[in-house]
Amino acid sequence: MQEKLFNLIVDMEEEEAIKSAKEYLEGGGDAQKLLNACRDAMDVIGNKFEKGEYFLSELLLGGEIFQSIMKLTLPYIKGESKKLGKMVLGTVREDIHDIGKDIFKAFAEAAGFEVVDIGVDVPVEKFIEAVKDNNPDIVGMSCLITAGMSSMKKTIDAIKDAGLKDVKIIIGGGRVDEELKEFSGADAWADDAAKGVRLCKELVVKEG
Ligand code: B12
Repeated sequence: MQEKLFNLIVDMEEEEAIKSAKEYLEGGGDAQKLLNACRDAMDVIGNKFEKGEYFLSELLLGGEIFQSIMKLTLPYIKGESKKLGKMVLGTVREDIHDIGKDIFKAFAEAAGFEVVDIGVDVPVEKFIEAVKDNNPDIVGMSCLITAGMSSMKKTIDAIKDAGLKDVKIIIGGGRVDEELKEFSGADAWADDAAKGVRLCKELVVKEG
């Protein structure tokens, strides 16, 4: 099933892909595996775009297919009732990608975090304001494009400069790795939602 869906997405067969995802979920399929298959397909679409085999229209359609499947899938992600903490989450300045952020948000909420979503292309000042207004335990930042990497560092520097030193910072998304964590001064990084949530739980425990 995952392979079939993967191929349907890469081939831009929107209707068939959505139908096949729906059938899989209704038949008791695993929501996480489904999202992983979609994400693998998005990697291939991204690579084809880079090589000039696909254009912006395909990138857009790929995003739309994934968003439709994501909407179908999120209700199948099991939640917990205990409250773990509060998080402010946004995609950094220069970057408008939000599919991964929204998936991470759903996973974090299902695990018991209250998430304040401040959107995409979020300027440094808006992150600071949201931290001051909501007093979260964690700030989550998403970034998929190279231009967003310096935005992450600027935002984290500004949070620290504003004296908001108690808040833990986790970064995530396709452009994020250990090197960017070191460069930006974040406390943790993850390029998948389940790992991100595990790390968030550790961050709030460590915090006491
Ligand atoms: C769909 C897509 C688009 C859609 C976005 C739709 C949307 N609403 O998000 C559209 C068409 C709008 C788009 C636009 C552009 N895109 Co685009 N896009 C993609 C594509 C194909 C898929 C992205 C995606 O949704 N992936 C699936 C999600 C689930 O994965 P994810 O984001 O990594 O999220 C997971 C984890 O990382 C984690 N996570 C995510 N966020 C967070 C946050 C935290 C805190 C944590 C813990 C975890 C976490 O959880 C998620 C689930 O596991 C990627 C290719 C790719 N492989 O990423 C290119 C890609 C990101 N895009 C790219 C480019 C170049 C662009 C454009 C500049 C194109 C253009 N010429 O206009 C613009 C950028 C506009 C801007 N300023 O941001 C490049 C970036 C290259 C670079 N190094 O900068 C990529 C890599 C394609 C490529 N290979 O060339 N894009």
